Amino acid sequence: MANRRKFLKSSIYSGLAVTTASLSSMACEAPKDPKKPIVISTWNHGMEANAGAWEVLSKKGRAVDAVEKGVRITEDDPNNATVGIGGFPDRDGVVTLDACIMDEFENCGSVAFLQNIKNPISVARKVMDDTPHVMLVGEGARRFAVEKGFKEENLLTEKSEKAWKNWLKNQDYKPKINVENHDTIGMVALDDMGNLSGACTTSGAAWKMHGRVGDSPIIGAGLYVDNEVGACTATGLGEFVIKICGAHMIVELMRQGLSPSEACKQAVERIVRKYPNDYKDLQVGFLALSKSGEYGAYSIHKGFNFAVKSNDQEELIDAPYYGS
Ligand code: SD4
Repeated sequence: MANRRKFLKSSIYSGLAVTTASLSSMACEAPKDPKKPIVISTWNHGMEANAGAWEVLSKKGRAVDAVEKGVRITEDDPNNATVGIGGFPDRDGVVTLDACIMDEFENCGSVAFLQNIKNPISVARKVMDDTPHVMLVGEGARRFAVEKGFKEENLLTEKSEKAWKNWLKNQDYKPKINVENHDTIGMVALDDMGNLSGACTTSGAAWKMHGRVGDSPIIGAGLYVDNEVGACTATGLGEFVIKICGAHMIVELMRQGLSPSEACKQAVERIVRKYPNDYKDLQVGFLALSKSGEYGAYSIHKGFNFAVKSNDQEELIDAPYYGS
């Protein structure tokens, strides 16, 4: 800790944007009275997913178990068009899933381009717990899942097949803001022990090229957890989240003393500034939670919302946004 304090001091003297006031909120020391347990997750379906996570958190369970249980609820819902079974396929009609998970020890596991397995988050958990690797993709990930006892099934439902056939008529690839990318679930939680974890799972952008992987399974882009500081997850058009290493950037901004809301806002402003010709047509939303249980979110456009659950709160909140 002494070394860490020294580093923080020298960062200030060398001109990093850290104020004395913000030092007190820095996560180098455990916050005195954190709001815990608490779980937050993206979009409307976050309400149901949070309720699942709460079953673990309310019994003083680990945040990592809570987030896995929570997002599985969304993966299991066939009516959700961008997560798990029922997710819209790529342009070849193939459903491919991406997910990652990260725990309080900053262990992480991830799967990408996974096919025929309904719960990629639990496969990612197995990658984290049972292998020396962080990420498995495609056929290797599927084989690993089967070896671990996951059942193979067809993830293309009648409804998603119909939507794909409809898309084939014009084959117009222009992701629509808050529509085709509306349902990825990212969830971060702080448990009763004061530990942070997170999970993110998706079928990715609808009608993507076969083989395309977005931000959701990429540690540092779609999800990042630093148990000293905070956790962050992302939703929206993943290419732009990857380009700025979104979730990692936000956690690092929080380390410098920014609140979760301010950090999410700065990341969105980075996208706007760096990609002035693109941001008007795409949505990205960030959601972050600090070690003290403070949360915040920000998106490029109107329409992003997130769900919060704690001992005294259960609500869906509209995120502030940049606008066009
Ligand atoms: C992706 N970020 O694959 C995901 C999609 C998403 O809400 O988040 N949708 O780019």
